[in-house]
Amino acid sequence: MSCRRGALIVLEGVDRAGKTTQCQKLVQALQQSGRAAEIMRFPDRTTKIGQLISSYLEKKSNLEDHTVHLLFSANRWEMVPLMKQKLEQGINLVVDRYAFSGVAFTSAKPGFSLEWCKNPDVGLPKPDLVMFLQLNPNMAANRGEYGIERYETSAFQRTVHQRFEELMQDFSVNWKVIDAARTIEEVHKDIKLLSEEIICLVENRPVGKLWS
Ligand code: Z5A
Repeated sequence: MSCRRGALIVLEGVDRAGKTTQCQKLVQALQQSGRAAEIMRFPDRTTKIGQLISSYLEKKSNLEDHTVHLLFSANRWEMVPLMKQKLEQGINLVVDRYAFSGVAFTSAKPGFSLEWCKNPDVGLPKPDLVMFLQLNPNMAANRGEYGIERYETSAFQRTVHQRFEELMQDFSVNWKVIDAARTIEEVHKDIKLLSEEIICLVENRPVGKLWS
C-alpha cells in the first residue's frame, strides 16, 4: 500500500524571532488535527558531531571556521536516513533551522562566499516550505538580552540577516516571509495555514534535492 509522504517544513529566522516557539506550536496543532508531525532541530546537539558543535557554540572549545561549517553540515547529513524514513512514513517534519542557517552564519564570517558555504549541503532533502521569521533588531532586543553563546552579538547578527536576504533571492526554494513582530498566536495562525496547504500539495510528490 502506498503511503502519502510527510512534508518537510523548515523555520528559519534571526535570533529570538520565535522559531522554537513556533515549531512547537505547529507540531502540536498538526497533531491535534490528526496529522503525524515531529520536530527536529539543527544543530542536533545529542549526537557526537552535535556535541563538538555544542562545545564550540558554548565557547568551551575552538574550531577552525571551515571545519565547524563542515561539522554543522555533517550534523544534518547524519540525520538524512532518519528524515527520509519519517517522511516516507507520512510524518510531517517541522525543522528548527536547516542548511540556510549554516550558510548564513558561516558566510557572515570574513572570507566565506555564499557558494562555498552552500556546497556541503547540496543534495540534502529539499524543504517543501521554508518560512523565514522576519523581526527587526529593535524588536528582537525587546525579547531579552543576547545570550552568551558564540555568534550572539548584534553586529554579527546584522550580517547574518543580510546573508539570509541574499539566500531568499533564490526562487528554487519555496521561501515565505512571516512577520514575526506580531503576537505568538497571530504568527502561528499564518504558519499553520501555509503548512497545511503545503502538506496537501506535496503528499504525492517525491522529496527534492536541495540546491541541485
Ligand atoms: N548555526 C550555525 O552557525 N550553523 C548551522 O548550520 C546551524 C546553526 C543550523 C544555534 O542556536 C546556533 O548555531 C545559532 C545559529 C548557529 N546561533 N546563533 N545565534 P540554537 O538553535 O541553539 O538557538 P537559537 O536558534 O539561537 O535560538 P534563538 O534564535 O535565540 O531563538 P528562537 O528559536 O528564534 O526564539 P524562541 O526561543 O522561540 O523565542 C525567544 C524568546 O522570545 C522567548 O522568550 C519567547 O517566549 C519569546 N517570543 C517568541 N515569539 C514571540 C512573540 N511573537 N512575541 C513576543 N515574544 C516572543
